[in-house]
Amino acid sequence: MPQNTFYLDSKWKIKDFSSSGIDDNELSDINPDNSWIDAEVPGDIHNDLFKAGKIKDPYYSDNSADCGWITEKDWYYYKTFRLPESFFKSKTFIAFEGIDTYSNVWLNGKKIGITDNMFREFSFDVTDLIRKNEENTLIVRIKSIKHMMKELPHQKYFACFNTARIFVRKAQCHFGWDWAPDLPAVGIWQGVKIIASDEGQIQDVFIQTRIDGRVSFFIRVDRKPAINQLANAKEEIRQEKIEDDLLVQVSSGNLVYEKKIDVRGGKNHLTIQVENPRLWWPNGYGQPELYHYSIKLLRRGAEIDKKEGKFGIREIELKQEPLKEGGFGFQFNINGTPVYCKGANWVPVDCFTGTARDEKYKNLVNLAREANFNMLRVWGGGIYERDIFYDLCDQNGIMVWQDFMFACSDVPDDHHWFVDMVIPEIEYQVKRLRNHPSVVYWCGGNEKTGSAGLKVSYGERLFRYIIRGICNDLDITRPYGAASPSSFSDLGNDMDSGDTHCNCLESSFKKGMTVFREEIEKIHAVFNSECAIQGPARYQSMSRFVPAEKLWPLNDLWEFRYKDNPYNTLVETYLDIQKNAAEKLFGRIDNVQEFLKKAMTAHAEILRAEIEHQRCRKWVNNGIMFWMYSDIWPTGTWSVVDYYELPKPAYYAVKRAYQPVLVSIQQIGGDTKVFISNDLLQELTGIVEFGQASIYGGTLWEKELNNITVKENESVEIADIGSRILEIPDSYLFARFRGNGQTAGATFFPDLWKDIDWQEPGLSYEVISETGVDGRFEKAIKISAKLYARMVSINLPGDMYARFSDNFFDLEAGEAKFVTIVTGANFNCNELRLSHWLTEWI
Ligand code: BMA
Repeated sequence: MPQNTFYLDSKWKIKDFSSSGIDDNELSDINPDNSWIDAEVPGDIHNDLFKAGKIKDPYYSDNSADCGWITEKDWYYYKTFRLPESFFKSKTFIAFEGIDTYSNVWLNGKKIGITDNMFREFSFDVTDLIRKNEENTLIVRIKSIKHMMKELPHQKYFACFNTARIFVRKAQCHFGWDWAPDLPAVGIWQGVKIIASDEGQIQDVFIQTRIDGRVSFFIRVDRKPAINQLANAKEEIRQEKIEDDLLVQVSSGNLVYEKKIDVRGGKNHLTIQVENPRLWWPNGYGQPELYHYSIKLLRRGAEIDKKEGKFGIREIELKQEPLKEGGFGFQFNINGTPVYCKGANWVPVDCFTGTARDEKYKNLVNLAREANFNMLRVWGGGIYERDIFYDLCDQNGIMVWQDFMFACSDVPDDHHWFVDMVIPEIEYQVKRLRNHPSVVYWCGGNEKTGSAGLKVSYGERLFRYIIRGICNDLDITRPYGAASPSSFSDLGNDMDSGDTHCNCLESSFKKGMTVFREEIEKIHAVFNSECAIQGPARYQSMSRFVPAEKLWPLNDLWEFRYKDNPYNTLVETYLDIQKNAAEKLFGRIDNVQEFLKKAMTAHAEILRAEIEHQRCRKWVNNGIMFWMYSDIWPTGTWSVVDYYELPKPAYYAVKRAYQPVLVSIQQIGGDTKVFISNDLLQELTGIVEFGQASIYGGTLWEKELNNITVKENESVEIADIGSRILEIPDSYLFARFRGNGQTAGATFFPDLWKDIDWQEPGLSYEVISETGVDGRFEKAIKISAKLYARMVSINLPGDMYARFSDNFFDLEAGEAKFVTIVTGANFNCNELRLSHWLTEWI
């Protein structure tokens, strides 16, 4: 019979002890009294303490500054459980899917093991210790991370933010980052399970697919090879009477393919041919088709173990070919088709890693798909994400660029014990993630010394040989890169090859900000894996964690929440940069609402310009992922979706800039050009119109081009319109495309927005349709403007959470736009309010 699994996920107790701890051999005497509090598993000590009223909300105001004592302490988790006789088999294990970080574990008073790495599972054999049908006591002592770190020999290494962290296999951003507080999570952050099994189980499965439908299964079972003499092994294995079989089924709807083979030893393999395979495609390139598989281990016909799951049929290739423009490309080909990568960098969704809700993952990945993303980079300073994240990426066609968890430092691979701690982590994660079709790239880590302008030092051996070797051993299907950024030259962050981290923010800021378009033009990366722009969160989010009296003027609390980066080359703090940049682009700021409005708009406009610039260079540039997608705690810096899952204006700007058919106006080398970028696998033929218009209505000049063709999956320059531009105040350029059922358009202010004399635009809306079933209400509205309306946004009664097809968009004079609004509860459309540039934003 298959193994039995029981999750120990309720009614745990915790208590702190001073870090020297009570003696290990006193543990059997522990009997929690009233001073122990309830704990959630999976969870985090901070969350348990908050729920028990022992600390103030660490996410409000500067309360996190009072939490330092928590990681000065050792924490004991206590749990009793009883399992019936019928649960047990010949072997019993306790497996911890994730403990953060250093711990000792006791069962029934006896020490069963230690853990030292939050990124891997630890499993202990407790066959002889566990009591059947009687009470068992499980204790986990998590040691003070601060005390543990004091011992680490970090002095000679370089690392941003904190040096001792580089020895600790724990999310590196837990020790503070330029967007995260120094508030290290602590606790049992993943499941704890008791497993009862018999010998002969399926240990792991690796699925390799070919786009012609061949699906190969490599299945490891815990059997020893039949003999030791290798030369004769094959023959003798054949002769040995092995009575176990593997039955593999692949299904999709009613279609089932199956194959049965004899178990020949530990390693087994077979290939199933799927007819007319439906391939897994990234978002925008086709459907992310998935198949179901099940593998049964049979002994004399009876099932003794089973594994099942989903997989996709697809092939990946990373082409780094010489370019005729010079340099080398960095192009992902999926199923033989070049895919232009559009996405963002993904950081943990919560400081307290174990508390993140599934619903949050669902909403964030949905929002990414809706914003036309096809790639997310799981950034190396965070965590290998939870299973649900990869399942969602599989289902939504979001390719995952998977960093290993190292960031912005040397990596001390000159210590053998450190390398020995890392190897099982990498093996565990590669095996865990390799069957996900969404995972397309393994990357050694983020901005290691040597890869981002810092001199090469410790860590090369680990990334170039050891991790590469493990990836190659366990997964020959995916490309591996030793670091991000990467390049073929000494300059790790070279734009002519590999992937690059670059943006216009610092250089534009130094030059007064209004030159940001020229600065963007200098970014000629072949792949822009990080492009970092900042912008605050909306007022309704900022006022949830900044007390009312601290909202204005900007003050130390804002600095505390914003964080900063001691390695940025500017003297200004991140907060200063946001405010000054916004003032340079949009004029003086006198209150918090104006600050948020102007700084959020700066974020949106600069990000839009960065993305459009790269898309117009399609196939010289092969993709862009901005920094960063969402926040780890409530703050107001790099993300486009804030901690409360509320999209900022920049989210919608990105969504438009990533749409499959993009019309863009670019100022390049003094010229002003119209481009169309087509990410569809369909050639487009249609009409292009461009011209200049007044914000008060009325076209100043216009030109129409018929029969314009844009090849599938290509970008083209349509026209240079620079010489036609008239110096007329309050005017702007426009360009539009229509054809093959597609429409797209762009407006562009060549001299930016500061001197435009914005007018009350005369907005109105009408309700086009309303549908609703339990838990999902969808309304379509049409919004019209009499004069040019800047940054139109829709507000629901009571600031109700909604998913908008678009928001914070511009409307030209006389233009109308359809917007759909999806909410979880119903509301009355009469209560909608529209905002724009001249109104207050909430
Ligand atoms: C990047 C990163 C992060 C950092 C971000 C913003 O380049 O990899 O470490 O937080 O920029 O500075």
